[in-house]
Amino acid sequence: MTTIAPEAELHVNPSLNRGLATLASLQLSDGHWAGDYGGPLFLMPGLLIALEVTGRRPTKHQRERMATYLSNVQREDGGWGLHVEDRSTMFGTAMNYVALRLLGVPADDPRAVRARKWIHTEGGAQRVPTWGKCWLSVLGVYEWEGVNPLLPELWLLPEKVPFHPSNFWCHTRAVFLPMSYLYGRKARAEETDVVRALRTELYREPYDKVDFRRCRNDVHPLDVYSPHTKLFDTMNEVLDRYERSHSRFMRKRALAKVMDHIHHEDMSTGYLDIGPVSKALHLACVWFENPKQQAVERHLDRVTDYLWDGRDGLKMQGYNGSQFWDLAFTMQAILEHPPLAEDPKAKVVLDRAYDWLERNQVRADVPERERYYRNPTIGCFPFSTAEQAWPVTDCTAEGVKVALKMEARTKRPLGARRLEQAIDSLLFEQNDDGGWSEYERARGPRWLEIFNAAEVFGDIMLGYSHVECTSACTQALLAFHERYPVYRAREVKKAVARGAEWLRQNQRPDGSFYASWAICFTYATWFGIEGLRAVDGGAADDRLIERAMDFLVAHQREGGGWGESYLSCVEKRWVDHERPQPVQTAWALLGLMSGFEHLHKRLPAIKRAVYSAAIASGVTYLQDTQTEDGWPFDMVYGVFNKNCMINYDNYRYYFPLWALARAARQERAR
Ligand code: LAN
Repeated sequence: MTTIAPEAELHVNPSLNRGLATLASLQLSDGHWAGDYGGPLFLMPGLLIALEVTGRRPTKHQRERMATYLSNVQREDGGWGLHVEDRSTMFGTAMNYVALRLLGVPADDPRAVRARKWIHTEGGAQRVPTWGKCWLSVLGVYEWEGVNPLLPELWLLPEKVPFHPSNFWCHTRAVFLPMSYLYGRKARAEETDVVRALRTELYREPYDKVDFRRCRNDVHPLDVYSPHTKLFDTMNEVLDRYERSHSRFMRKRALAKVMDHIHHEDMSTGYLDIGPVSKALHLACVWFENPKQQAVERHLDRVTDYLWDGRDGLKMQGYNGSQFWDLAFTMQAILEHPPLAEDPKAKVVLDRAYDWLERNQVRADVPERERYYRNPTIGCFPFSTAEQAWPVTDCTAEGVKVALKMEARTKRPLGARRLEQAIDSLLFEQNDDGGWSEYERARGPRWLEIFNAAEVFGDIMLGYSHVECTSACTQALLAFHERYPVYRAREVKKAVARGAEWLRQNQRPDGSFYASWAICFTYATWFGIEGLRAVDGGAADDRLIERAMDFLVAHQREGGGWGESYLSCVEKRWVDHERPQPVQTAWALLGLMSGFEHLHKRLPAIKRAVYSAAIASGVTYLQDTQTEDGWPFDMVYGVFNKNCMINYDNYRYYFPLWALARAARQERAR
């Protein structure tokens, strides 16, 4: 039994107590927190099409809850967007119309009628982007000749050629892999009644009158985020010519190689796969390869890992969960303020969470990793679970930071070797430009982006460096170096210096940082400040930190909160949300308080007063908006590929708490 210092409880104010109680009540017995990771609206339709291929529909209850979800996120004009906050797009609408019908909703249901009207008014479902064309072809309600070539033969090119898919960003590679299999075989589901019906419902003209070949590049303008380049269209013409006279022998070899890679990914991730799109595509692929093979059942067994039944219905999530990510931040929120961490309830929460963390470090590389174009994974932390096993740089970094903080508090520290393995990976993954991508360092040249085939996303061909990842990795390397100063010391120091330099170079003229993975400038500016502060380059960095703080202060609302629309990510400029948001307020406050703590004594009195006032009113806003159930939220906070938003349900429990914990700690130090 540890005794609690009598003054400890005094410093844990009611807000912190309340926030901690909420977190404790939501923690699962194995130590992690679960949460809704929905938001994108193109995932469930893909899954439903894959299930239709296999002839295995969801249960009646699931179908009803999925239809409820689709009703809840349908827009007033009858369509659906790329994600829940988006305006209607052809991708969202055509795919979710198909989903609705596959769930058994009849064509004359008012929801279907409204959606069909939207599709027809906007020109018909042939105007979906390439990914949609691919899925609809698999179902047999669109024709493969209307899809730009997704040649499996690309996998047979020499790996040094930049077009070899192994050089693509891991998610693009992971989506292209099964798509190239389906395209290469022109795979098509069995023709059923609903398939026949959809062929007449999706288009303005009779199905056999649609000129699919001419639709290859017809994408509805509302869907286009990254327009095709001329060069890309020309390349497609060349590949199309190849396709029309391709060698059977090469096709067979290519398909065999692709299938081998699909099985490898399935086996090294417990059939979860790197993400939701590949998951659904792989299920279809293994069925087309051989409907009787065991892989089909193994895949079906792991479908529910991607499902979440929430207030708004049952949806497919963007990943098999955000378990590790939520856990690492929750722990840091509690550890921020020692009296909070010493609270007996907090200790139980931390112990359980640490247990989960310890069990979810990836402990091996994938088998024959080089053959399957994989980087080392041993020692890394995942975004979700160690079973899914795809390492993420900033998850590894947050994991290292937490593990170091827990060293003195646990009987089972990770120990030097396991931390060194994590550090090895971070060193391995640093990009040539000094920053870090989220999974793997960039493998191809920048011009590869010209060949982005998914019209709806931006920057998907390479592992670009990101502010969040670079800041987190830099912080983790430094924290490790302080504790273990001997291990690869020169390399660690060099990596840190290069990371900090990348952050300096990527601060925008207005002092802000642009985020890749959450909305938006409040989030990245917090990371930018933490990164620069950790490295401490003296007066020059002080000025950069101050500029970042000034940016944050300039965007504070009356009432103390901050609120930023998802359009900040899309348009790469600050766009106000209609209302201030507790989570974004927390990010801005964490950044401001971090900068303030760092600069404090060196600031002129007037600046000190400005920042103190901003922090104080932000803290008051958070205290005032707290409820018995965390903090209210009315928006999704995450993003990927510039244009698609994704929901982090648990952010509202730990980020505001973290900001309040930091405020309490700083208050106490004063
Ligand atoms: C994620 C989820 C987690 C996220 C963070 C760890 C928060 C971030 O800091 C780094 C990037 C990462 C790992 C990330 C990358 C892109 C993902 C995998 C996602 C947003 C979840 C879903 C998304 C994936 C690409 C969705 C599938 C769509 C495709 C375009 C393939």
